[in-house]
Amino acid sequence: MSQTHKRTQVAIIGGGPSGLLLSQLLNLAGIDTVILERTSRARVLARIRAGVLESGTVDMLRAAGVADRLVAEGHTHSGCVFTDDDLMVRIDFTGLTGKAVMVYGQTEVTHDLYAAQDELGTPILHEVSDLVIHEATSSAPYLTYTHEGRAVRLDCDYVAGCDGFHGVSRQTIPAERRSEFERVYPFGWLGILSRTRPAHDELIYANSGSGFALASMRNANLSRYYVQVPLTDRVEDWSDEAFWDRLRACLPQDIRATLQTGPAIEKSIAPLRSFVCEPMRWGRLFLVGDAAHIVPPTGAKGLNLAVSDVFYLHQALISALRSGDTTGIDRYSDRALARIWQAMRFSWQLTNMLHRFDGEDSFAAQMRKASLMHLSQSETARRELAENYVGLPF
Ligand code: RFL
Ligand code: PHB
Repeated sequence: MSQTHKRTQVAIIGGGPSGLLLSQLLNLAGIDTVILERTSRARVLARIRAGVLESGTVDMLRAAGVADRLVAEGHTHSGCVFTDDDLMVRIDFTGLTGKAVMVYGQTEVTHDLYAAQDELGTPILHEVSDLVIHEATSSAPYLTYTHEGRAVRLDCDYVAGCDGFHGVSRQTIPAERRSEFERVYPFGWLGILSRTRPAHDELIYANSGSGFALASMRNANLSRYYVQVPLTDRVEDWSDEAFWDRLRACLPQDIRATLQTGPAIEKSIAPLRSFVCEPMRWGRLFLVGDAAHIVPPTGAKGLNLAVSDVFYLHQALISALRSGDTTGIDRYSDRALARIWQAMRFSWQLTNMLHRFDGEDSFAAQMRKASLMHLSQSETARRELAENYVGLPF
């Protein structure tokens, strides 16, 4: 099969939020990119994932020129609630930190980024297969892949590996050149989306004798709920009725009393994992977002960390490509990892504070209760939580 030859400045693997945002920011700075995505655009847009954006993330989306709909349709949340059975503790983000978060779905962020990239005319190739990264440690890296039945070679200056946890980029770094740190939790989150009024006007993170639940939302008539489930459960095991029963059992009585239920329009199970790969660079290949790190969703940090990686990397690549200044790319991995480890700690701590671990003893349950009681009694503890939740500075 003959090979088509192409060239770009930055080849971006993965058309999720990391790849799209990086491409948008580079394009605005006059740098050309090509995005290579394994699946179809419809499948990328069908994923229901994150819902909470830190203010730094919102600022980045503004800088990328993709915040119009976010500003019009997103909801600013100045606090959230933690509960332990009927004890309710409000964390006043704005009072404690002067900041707030925005509730706006990842699906919408991705949709807005695709629209902006289409407007700029950036090549986004979907259903790309057999992708291989070559010569990453040379000054002339290139990719080979198959697209629409043709074998293609794409030469570039730099490669951004934005291809998520199961992508090829991280695996391209020789095993002896990377260190991986991992914690797999013995449970997952069963999530549903339903066209119902949210349980409360703020998010509720609930600890209870029946395990963890989260009451979140997308808008005034679209709720997103999660309950903790064993890893062995399958979506088919959970009828809508069973889901609502479990959720009710986890929520405080006042909330339960007014909970509106209805058919689930989406239902899925996500396993919980903490994972970091160091370093996030190998020659001219850079890992970004879930390709390099995974957090359990408890702290709402995954998408926000992907955005802070993009913040560091886009600045670094612009300096390198405009003026040959490689200080930023040399520092990228260390700068990104410093922030990542803080978010790792926060989401690990919250996960431990809120979930029931199979086979745990009665002491563990008391420790969770004591942590929530401490939160209710100490403004210092609430401030510490709020500071991490709204996002540490980039
Ligand atoms: P993505 O979104 O996984 O995108 C990677 C893209 O790369 C493509 N790909 C390839 N393309 C070409 N060639 C290959 N060989 C490829 N291999 C893979 C994939 O098809 C995909 O399109 O990674 P990215 O862009 O780094 O974005 C990361 C975020 O998606 C992720 O961190 C968040 O969704 C995590 N997350 C949350 N983050 C938050 O900040 N706040 C939240 O409230 C929040 N809630 C969540 C979440 C994740 C969840 N799940 C399901 C894991 C809630 C859930 C339930
Ligand atoms: C969501 O709305 O999907 C969501 C919100 C907060 C989290 C995780 C997920 O911590």
